[in-house]
Amino acid sequence: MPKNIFVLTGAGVSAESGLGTFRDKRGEGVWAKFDPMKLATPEAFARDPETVLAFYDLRRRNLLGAEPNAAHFALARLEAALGQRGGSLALVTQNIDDLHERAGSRRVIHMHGELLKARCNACAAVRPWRDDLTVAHACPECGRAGALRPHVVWFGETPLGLDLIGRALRKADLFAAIGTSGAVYPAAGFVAEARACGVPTCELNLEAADNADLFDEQRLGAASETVPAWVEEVVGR
Ligand code: BV8
Repeated sequence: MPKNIFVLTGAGVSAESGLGTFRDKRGEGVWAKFDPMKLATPEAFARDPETVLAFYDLRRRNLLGAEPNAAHFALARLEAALGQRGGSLALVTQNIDDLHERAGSRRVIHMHGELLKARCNACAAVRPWRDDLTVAHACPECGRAGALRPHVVWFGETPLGLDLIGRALRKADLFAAIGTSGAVYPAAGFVAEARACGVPTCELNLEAADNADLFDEQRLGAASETVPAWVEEVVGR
């Protein structure tokens, strides 16, 4: 059984929990309906904070009503099984939801931030946040009003945890990407880094990703089916 596994998850792992994906080949993702440049950039927030906050309020409310699915639970089992055998799972997610944690994953790297946290643009404090967020809210830390924003990484901002991610990639003996379209960098480049280190790579996805040719193995299907089956196989190896 591989000892140190690196798993990158994307919106597809949460799709069956009712959280929308961003891009798909049918043109039904969130970014087909809404322009990411008007909702997910620091410039958009500076220009029109009300609209940006309302977009994230809606997604936060959806998230609070969602539940983890079989794919999230299987990845929590994988972490526990590797831990028992002296190995580790590096679970890196581009998702801003908390469904991996709610399924029992203990260590999750949220490289694009977390929707259930708010960050102050004035003092940089990060706080848990489950309510709607308005420009009138004052930062609980520094008291400044109008500076709180969702703790998410927007286009043009530096993703979180890149040092940890780099170390985990170099240590891995198996790389898997689950439910991600391979369209957003730097996450879409991790598979090439793993390959460069000689690590076997596996894609689990509903439709082939943009970077599908970089994977040694491909398993197409719904994450709630493919991920539990893959985890059982890996744990049994
Ligand atoms: C950065 C935030 C510098 C919160 C998001 C040109 C070339 C290369 C790069 C760039 C370029 N121009 C600009 C860039 C950089 C840019 C980028 O990549 N742009 C792209 C669009 C070209 N990247 C950035 O700006 C990043 N920052 O580069 O900083 C830097 C870099 C390194 C070191 C230092 C500095 C920041 C990117 C962060 C963007 N934040 N959102 C939010 O609102 O959510 S983007 C958004 O896309 C999501 O948040 C998500 O995190 C991300 C990735 O999407 P996926 O998770 O892959 O989801 P998607 O919908 O696309 O795909 C779903 C998949 O699931 C599909 O494959 C589908 O088939 C599958 N699926 C569906 N259902 C199921 C399923 N699979 C299994 N089962 C199912 N049931």
